[in-house]
Amino acid sequence: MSTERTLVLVKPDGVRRALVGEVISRIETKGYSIIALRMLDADRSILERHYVEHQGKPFYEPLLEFMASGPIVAMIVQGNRVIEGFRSLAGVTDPTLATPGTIRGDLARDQGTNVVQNIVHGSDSAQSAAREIAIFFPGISVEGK
Ligand code: IDP
Ligand code: MG
Repeated sequence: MSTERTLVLVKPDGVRRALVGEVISRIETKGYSIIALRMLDADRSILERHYVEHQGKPFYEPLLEFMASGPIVAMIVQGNRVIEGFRSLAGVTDPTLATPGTIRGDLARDQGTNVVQNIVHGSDSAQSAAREIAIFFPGISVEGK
């Protein structure tokens, strides 16, 4: 089975700046398929589950506060090697260093805040994708076709 699924989030900064369409456009133009999509106000428990790996880090609380600061858009994106492919489209975590041409490199910059605001989240492995898809889309299969 070569087709994969990944979880993409447009974070509150992306929604506030009306960049949802831009992010979707880049995903679709690249050739990946969006197979599920929802807008939501993420509550603390969903964010604690999603960011469990970062618990205890200095930016953990600011991160959860930021992610709860406004609506987010969650989507399942599908395609061969989409997990690494979307990470490549997104660019590295720090938007100052993200290569121009990437979502973070083109659309985000350092805002001087204690949490990095960088428009999007993308799962970093097949294991993370399965775990994260189950959080935001319970009942939808994590397996591609
Ligand atoms: P990723 O989103 O590129 O996978 P992670 O290391 O998983 O990066 O971190 C999750 C999110 O936490 C980042 O996207 C960013 O918003 C924030 N973050 C990560 N590292 C830092 C940091 O060192 N300072 C402030 N915020 C950070
Ligand atoms: Mg991550």
